[in-house]
Amino acid sequence: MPAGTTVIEHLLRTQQETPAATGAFTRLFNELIVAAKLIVREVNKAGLVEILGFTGRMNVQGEQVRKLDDYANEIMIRRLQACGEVCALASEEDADLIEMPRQMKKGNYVVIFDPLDGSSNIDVNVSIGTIFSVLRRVTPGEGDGTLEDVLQPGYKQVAAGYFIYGSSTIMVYTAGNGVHGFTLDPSVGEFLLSHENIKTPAWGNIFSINEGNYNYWDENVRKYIEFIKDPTAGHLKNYTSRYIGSLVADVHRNLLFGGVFLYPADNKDPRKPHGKLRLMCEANPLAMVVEQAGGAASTGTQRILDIKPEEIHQRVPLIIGSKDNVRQIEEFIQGGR
Ligand code: AHM
Ligand code: MG
Repeated sequence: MPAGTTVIEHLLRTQQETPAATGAFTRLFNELIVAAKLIVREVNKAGLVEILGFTGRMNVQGEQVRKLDDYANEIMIRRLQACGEVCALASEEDADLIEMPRQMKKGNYVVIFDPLDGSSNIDVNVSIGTIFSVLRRVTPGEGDGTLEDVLQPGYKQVAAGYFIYGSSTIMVYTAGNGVHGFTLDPSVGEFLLSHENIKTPAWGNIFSINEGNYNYWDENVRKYIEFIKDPTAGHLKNYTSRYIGSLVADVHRNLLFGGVFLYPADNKDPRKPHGKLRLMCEANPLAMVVEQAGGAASTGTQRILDIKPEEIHQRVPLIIGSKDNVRQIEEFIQGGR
């Protein structure tokens, strides 16, 4: 497709190939795009207005809520509720399913999102983003969706993607037919096709992990990290460490350059035995994107997209990126190396 194609044009052209396309999906995407434009408008002036810092509240995860977290969450909820194509919404910031306004039309889609990923980086002008996962409702009827609609395994996602508010604003999405990237041209206010059909390298030399947690990891994870740092281990190329601390930005960089991001389980906090990251609003959507680009995503013992979720805020160990790197880490974690 020609450079300069907008996301909506791209969707319309690819959706034309789906006979059952009704336009509902395009309307839903349009809302996601408008929400991201509103979020980035605030992010871009964050240092100038009273929007940095904390609200003083804690979220469902026991983490301090920042003002921009709150703003992004409100925008996502409001826009998605208003489009009439959604029957259920779940957010990283809300403990339960988000209540849907009674008078508004409900549609067949479920959206699960992390409104502002990497929020500890907001106040220091480092890339942050919004991650989204789209499922089709499974319960009958036209009313509100239920937990059953939300708690579906990742392989059921019909679309997933993210926005990154970085040196430029980028949207990356997949609807199951490849991964496509669009860059926001601020002069026209549109996301224009900039990365068509992204394919991630089968192997890469970047590793992204918070090594401050080294002493809390399982011995096999420590062994892997020692192995990749060993100059005598016969690596194709020396590894290089890159860790932003915004999952969406770390995964995006590795997607383009090749490499692997890990947030393994650790024993730092007995309330979080499976690591920090959330299955439904972080791991699943990124796993769908990375798999569609030819990469892999695993807990170390199981494909992320095969996990049957038990609760909205379930956490999972996450190893995601180039296929060969992920497979090698699985061998270590399963004790085979
Ligand atoms: P957030 O969604 O509240 O921002 O938390 C998730 C973030 C990820 O973006 C990032 O990969 C991770 O937390 C960093 O955690 P840590 O500071 O423990 O390395
Ligand atoms: Mg997050």
